[in-house]
Amino acid sequence: MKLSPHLSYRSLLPRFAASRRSPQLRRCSPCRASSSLPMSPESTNPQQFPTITISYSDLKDRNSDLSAAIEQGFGPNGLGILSISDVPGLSSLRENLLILAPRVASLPEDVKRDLEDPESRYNFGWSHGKEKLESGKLDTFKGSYYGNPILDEPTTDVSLLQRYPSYCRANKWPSNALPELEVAFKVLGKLILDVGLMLAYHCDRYVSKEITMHDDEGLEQMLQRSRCHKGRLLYYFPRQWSERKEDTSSMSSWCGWHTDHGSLTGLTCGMFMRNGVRIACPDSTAGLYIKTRNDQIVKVVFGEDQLAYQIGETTEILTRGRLCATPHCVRAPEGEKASGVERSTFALFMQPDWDENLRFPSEVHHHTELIPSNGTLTFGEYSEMLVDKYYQQ
Ligand SMILES: O=C(O)CCC(=O)C(=O)O
Ligand SMILES: [Fe+2]
Repeated sequence: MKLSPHLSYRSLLPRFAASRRSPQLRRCSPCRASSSLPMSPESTNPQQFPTITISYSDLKDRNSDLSAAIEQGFGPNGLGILSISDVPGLSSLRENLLILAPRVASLPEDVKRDLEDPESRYNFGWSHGKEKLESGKLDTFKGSYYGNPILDEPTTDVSLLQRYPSYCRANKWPSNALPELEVAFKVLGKLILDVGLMLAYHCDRYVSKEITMHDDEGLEQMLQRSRCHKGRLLYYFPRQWSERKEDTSSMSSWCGWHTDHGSLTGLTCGMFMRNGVRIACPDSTAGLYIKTRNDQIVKVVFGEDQLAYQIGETTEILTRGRLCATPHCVRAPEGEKASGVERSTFALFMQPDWDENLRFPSEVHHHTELIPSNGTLTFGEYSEMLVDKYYQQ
């Protein structure tokens, strides 16, 4: 197991450990996913922290005991993110897909309209300006291309298609306008799923030290049997400096604070570009931020050759708070030098099947207004309710 870099994270721990109560796993406090988080002094000059890293070869070995790294990354004092290094084939697959993001965003308007899928409330194909930010405004800062990288048509059952359109509908590929998207999206999505399943196995081992779980209740098996995995190719439009006057100090100037609602989110390192050409980001404060368990806001960094994984709400629900969902946002670059800077990345939301039951424990506090009095929903029902909450009707 490799913790990288070995010293800086350890020196960070005492700062995060202010709320550490016992060596036991601590239940997380409810996350506050809002665009108006209290800014700690760090937030105007944020600290950058590398993720805890596990090498692919250690991850692949089902006999290796990775609980220390899982604890440091996902445990009560961790950042809620960890990364996997040396993933075979990742660099070229990442590059092949991420360079297509600005090309999707600049397809002719009529082609993009044909790629929209209003019946899924824009959860397949092209989506821009449809999703509501926490502020209630529509998000025009980024465009997304959504698809299921594993199954083109998860079901043909009409009642399921009506009940769970955001997962059951078929993929929409730009077969004529950008034929290379389909393969690039599917191969990277499949790789992130395979690596994520290996990580899920080690998460199960870690959690099972604390709570009793039947084999088929574990994260690994639940994700393995799911038909609901969703990939999202993200393209962040350059933000105009002139329109940014009011929110120059905002951490969430490209993507608002939120927790992902699935189980585990796999992320590639973002790629910055200007006019579709790769550049080094001119502002080191731009990128992915995380709110720690004790309310500090930090910028997390991981390499282009690594895959990062974050915990989603469903894992918090199913582990009864032993692994907490990770609040995160994305900050746009600032200043004159940032003009024209765009960013692409890819997220794979690994999540339970639509008919998997979620029992909401009282110690988990996400979207409590949606939870029925018997405390149980299927993942599909939970998701559709969230889609209602966040998407323009
Ligand atoms: O752009 C990123 O790095 C994160 C994207 C994200 O949080 C999401 O799509 O849910
Ligand atoms: Fe997210």
